[in-house]
Amino acid sequence: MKIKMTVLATALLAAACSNQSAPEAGGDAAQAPEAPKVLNVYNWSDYIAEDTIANFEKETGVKVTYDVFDSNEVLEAKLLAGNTGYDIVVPSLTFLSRQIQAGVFQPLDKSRFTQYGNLDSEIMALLAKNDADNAHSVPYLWGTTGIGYNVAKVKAALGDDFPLDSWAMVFEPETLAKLKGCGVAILDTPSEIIPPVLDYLGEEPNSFDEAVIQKAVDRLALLRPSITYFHSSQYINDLANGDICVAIGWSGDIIQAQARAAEADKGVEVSYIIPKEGAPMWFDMLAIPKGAKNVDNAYLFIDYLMRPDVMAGVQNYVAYASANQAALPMVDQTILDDPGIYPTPEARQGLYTLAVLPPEVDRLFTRHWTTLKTGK
Ligand code: SPD
Repeated sequence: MKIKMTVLATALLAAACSNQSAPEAGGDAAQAPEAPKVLNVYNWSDYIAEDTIANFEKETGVKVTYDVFDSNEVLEAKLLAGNTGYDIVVPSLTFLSRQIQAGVFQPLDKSRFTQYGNLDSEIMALLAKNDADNAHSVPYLWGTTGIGYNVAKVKAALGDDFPLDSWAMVFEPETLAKLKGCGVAILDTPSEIIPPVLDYLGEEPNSFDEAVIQKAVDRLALLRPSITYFHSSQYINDLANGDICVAIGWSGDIIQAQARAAEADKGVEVSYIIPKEGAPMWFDMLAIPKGAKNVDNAYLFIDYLMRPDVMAGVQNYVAYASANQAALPMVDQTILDDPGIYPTPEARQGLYTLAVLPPEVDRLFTRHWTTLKTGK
């Protein structure tokens, strides 16, 4: 309700100002310049419905400039450099947490949201562990990191009886070598790949111990000759077109690849698994950087995204889960029933969130990753 009052009050005030009679000659009653009706959003690629922005623009008259990224590291570098020019950004929770500590975001005035009550209170309590009192962020979408594969090509390379429910498919060097010929893609982000390798090796996935981390690095070095490329978005089309046969990637992205493959109808079947050993689960969060120029419009857009019909439209398009309880009745049954999007209770047992990396571990990850990719 309060947002309505705020917007209404602002509108009334603006109207009152514009209806004021001209100032007396010699008077100095300058009119406040009207706030520009623009908004600059920086979100992940392939992460919004095709009509979300256009519908928001039509409804509000706010013109949106919408840019995309595909890695938390890229977003973080911009945020830490300051003055991004963006009014809304979408870091993952663990990155957001240390960005809050760095003073990058403004606290949110939740009384400005009309739709906040749609959010699942259990999920909000979980998120509050990284953003106390949910003070700086609103959840957008969540998902898991797992394996996408081309069913026919992987079976042809590994045999019909090879179990396709385990990280063994990608973390055993001899197995991955058999898939090399049909193309292997890995997310280009050490913070998402090192933990599941450690987990697969029986170590604590979120270990900060250098010697433990080295075990994942050594395993990745053995896998390296079989990896076609490191990239965090190209795999969607490549899987869909049959140009690669396996990718370590994000749930909804791989399910989008599955849908694109089905639409193309060229006989490519893509499947997504959350490996039985467990997998990272993550949340991407909407936040307003300090210094944002169009804060009122940022509030409007975040509130808009929390509307059940809008969020359901996003989910139905990008195939990710949300924290919006009220949207669920409008989400397609195929999305709700897909265990790759809403994991089964059994699969949920194996999911873990990623740690907030201290700077020295973050630097260590980056160093190892550069060496892995470039050999230097
Ligand atoms: N194409 C959109 C992918 C969004 C992925 N978010 C990644 C979060 C990783 N922690």
